[in-house]
Formats: sequence, C-alpha cells, structure tokens
Amino acid sequence: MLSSRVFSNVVVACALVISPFSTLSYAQQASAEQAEAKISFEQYTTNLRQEAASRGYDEALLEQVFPTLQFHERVVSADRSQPEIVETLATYLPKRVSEIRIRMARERYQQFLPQLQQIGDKYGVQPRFIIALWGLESSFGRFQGNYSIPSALATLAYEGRRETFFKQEFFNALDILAQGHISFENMKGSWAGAMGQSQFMPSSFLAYAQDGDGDGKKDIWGNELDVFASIANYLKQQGWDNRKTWGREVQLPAKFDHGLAIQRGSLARAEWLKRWQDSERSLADWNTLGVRRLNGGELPARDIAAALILPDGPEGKAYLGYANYKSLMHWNRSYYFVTSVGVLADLIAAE
Ligand SMILES: [Ca+2]
Repeated sequence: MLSSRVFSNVVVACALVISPFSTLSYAQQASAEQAEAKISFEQYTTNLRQEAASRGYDEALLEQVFPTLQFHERVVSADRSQPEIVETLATYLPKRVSEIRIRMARERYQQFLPQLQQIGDKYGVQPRFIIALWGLESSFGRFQGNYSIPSALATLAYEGRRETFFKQEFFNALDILAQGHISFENMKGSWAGAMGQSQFMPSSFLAYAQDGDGDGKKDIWGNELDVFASIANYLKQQGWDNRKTWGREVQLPAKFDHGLAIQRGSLARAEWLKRWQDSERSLADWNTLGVRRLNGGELPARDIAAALILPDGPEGKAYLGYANYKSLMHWNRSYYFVTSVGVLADLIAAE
C-alpha cells in the first residue's frame, strides 16, 4: 500500500512550484502557504471522521467507509490540469457527437421508447434530450468512472483548493449511502466525484435523483429508468419547456454587430445570466437583423426569445439558444457541451 505521506509531499511540491506566479489570487497564495504546513491524508481523514461522527452519521457506516479511503494522486493531477482550453467547437463536436454515438443514441431511443415516453410525459421533457444527455455523460452508461466516490471526494477535499465544496459533497455521499440507494462498493464515479450513468455530483443526486422504476431506490448506476427519470427531473427543475426545442444553428449576415451575441468569458453564474438576458430578443427581432436558418430561410414565426451564442467567436458557428439552452447550461455551463446535447438530440429525432 502506498504511503499517504509521500503523496502529501507531492502536493506540497506542486504548491511550491505554482506559488511564484504573480497571477495567483490572494486565496490561491493562502492555499499554497497552507499546503506547506499540510497534515497527512491519514490525519485529514481522521479529523473528517470525527466531524462525521459529530454530525450524527451511523458508526457502522463510518467504519465501512473510512478505513478504505485512499489518496488518489491522479485525482489531484486531473483537477489541476482541468482549466486548460485545448478545444474549439469545430474539434469538439465531431468527437462528442460521433457517428457511432449517433447510431447508439438512435438504438437506445428505440429500445426504451415506451418507458422514455412515459417518463418524458411525467416530467415534461422530450425523450431525445434524455438520451442525448445519457449518451454524452456516460456513453449510455458504459463509462461511469471507476473511482470510489468517497475516496475521490476525500482526496479533493484534502487537496484543499475547494475544500469546503468537496467536504460537503463527501458528506452528501455519506447521506446517499445512509439512505441505501447504492452499496458502498458500488458507489463509483469519475475522479471529480460525478456519479453513475447521469454523472451527478452527490449534491445533484440529493436534489434531483428519482426512483424511475418504483423499487424504492434511486439507482443512477445500474437502473436505466432511474437514470432517465433523474435526468428528466433535473431538466424539469431547471424550467424545461417540452413545447420548445433547445435552439438552432443560424447564419449571420455579412455585416453584423457581433456585440449582440453573449459576450464570452468565464463568469459567475449571476453575471452570466445577466449577459444572457442582454443578448436575448425575439426570433422576429433576430430575423429583422438578418439572422437566417442554415438553409437561408427566414427564422420560424414563433413567439420565442433567443440569445445569440458564438462558441468560437465571430469566425465560428452561430447558434440561437432558446430558454431550454439556458436550462442545459445549468447542467454544465459549457457552450460546447450544451450545443452537443442539442445537436445530438436533433439527430436522434431526424432518423
Ligand atoms: Ca429504482
């Protein structure tokens, strides 16, 4: 078994390497300084167990979970390399919405159609969006991640950059185990703590997961109906409107004010919502401004508000996003991800 002390030193070394950069925020510097005096992972989880006990978790559950907690160096390295932007939509879309994924999505859609229609009606979500999210999150359940979720979350909490967030997610995971939805051995997911076929963080599980087959458990790891109902419920809670679609790719006229599009850049959610609102106008207005369907035709004469999205800037593809696009941005605030959901959903229905 690998010593947690060794890993603890690795974390310190990383912190020292990044600390000289003047672009670090005060919080990051403080975190780096804290890392120099870092306790071992073993000590950290001992403290965490005491906190869990004081929060009232069952001793039998703690005894099952805590002795198995492992520090995962790869979790830390993956987390640290995450913000790099190496893709454009032009490179991302063909990989994510590949021929094989489109084919599988259509097969799964047909295979589960009666159940999907029932769940879609109950939550008010078109089944093609349920299938698209399922396919993009876990390739229809095939790739859910093989990390023990409590270990991944304990590692991320210990690593310290977002300790409060990941510690809370760790306790959320304990809640899910205490509720009996999944066994400890089967609580697997990604290095980042996203679980099961819908890749929900534990907080999303507690807020949105559903028991789709009525057996009393919300099993987003092994039960497709639970997965579908959980995905649909997430969208419903974010204001999904199944009388409308997600948006559409459009053509912009030769002379166009690109300042009308949502301004790009990483922003807090509240600021991003304001930018969405600034860009949003009616399809009739966009039509007057010369925005057209991809085939050159006029935009639909429907009373729909839409924001203009240029994921790769003025040179790349242009999209009008409807309110449902905004709901999907709550799932994952990435124009690439959300656009790929919409494109795949359209291709499922276009068969
Ligand atoms: Ca169930």
